Amino acid sequence: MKLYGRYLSPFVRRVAVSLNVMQQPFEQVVLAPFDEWEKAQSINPVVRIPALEIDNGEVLIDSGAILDHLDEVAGPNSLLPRSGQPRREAMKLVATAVGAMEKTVGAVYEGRFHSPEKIEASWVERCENQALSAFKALDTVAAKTNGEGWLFGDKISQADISAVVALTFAKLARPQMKASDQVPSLSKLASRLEQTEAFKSTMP
Ligand SMILES: N[C@@H](CCC(=O)N[C@@H](CS)C(=O)NCC(=O)O)C(=O)O
Repeated sequence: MKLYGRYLSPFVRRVAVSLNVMQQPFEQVVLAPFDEWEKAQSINPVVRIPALEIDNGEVLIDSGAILDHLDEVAGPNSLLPRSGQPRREAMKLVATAVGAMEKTVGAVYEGRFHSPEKIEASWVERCENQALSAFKALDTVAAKTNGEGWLFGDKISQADISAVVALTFAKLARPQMKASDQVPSLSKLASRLEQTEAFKSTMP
């Protein structure tokens, strides 16, 4: 399999970590959509990363759709419960983590693509507050095991992967948010997981 993108993108990284956790070998093809429009467009019509080329040559796009496929073929190694209330609960945690990624990316893009006088401070503040609110909700869940267990169930799930990837991204790309300082239990979970090979080998 070929994973297109850069690990600074939390959407790419959550796919890479998931592949590692599932012990699915893949090759990373570095692709920066802002610098390589044509190449990115030839792989993904939305001109975004990640994209995953699977072994039959099909190219999947969007981290959620990619992970949905990986879970479908993973059988017992799936990173989410199959159905019912457990699935809804885990999916809500994943959606909270992905929301934190999206809002952090929103704050970063506002600064990157607007000249300083055109940056809308109230929008940046709103994005940051939404991301922080999502991180705090995840922290409340992590606090139930003092950051020493899992966000859902008794083994690593997509909720842990996406939450930790989101927090590390916020720390690196938006340090002024000071996200880690405000979520001690989630930070503890992140420190633990970031030391594992599945995460370490994808550190941006
Ligand atoms: N919903 C998408 C979001 C992907 C996304 O926004 N990727 C960013 C990198 S962090 C990107 O490619 N941005 C380029 C652009 O939007 O022009 C997913 O989960 O894969």
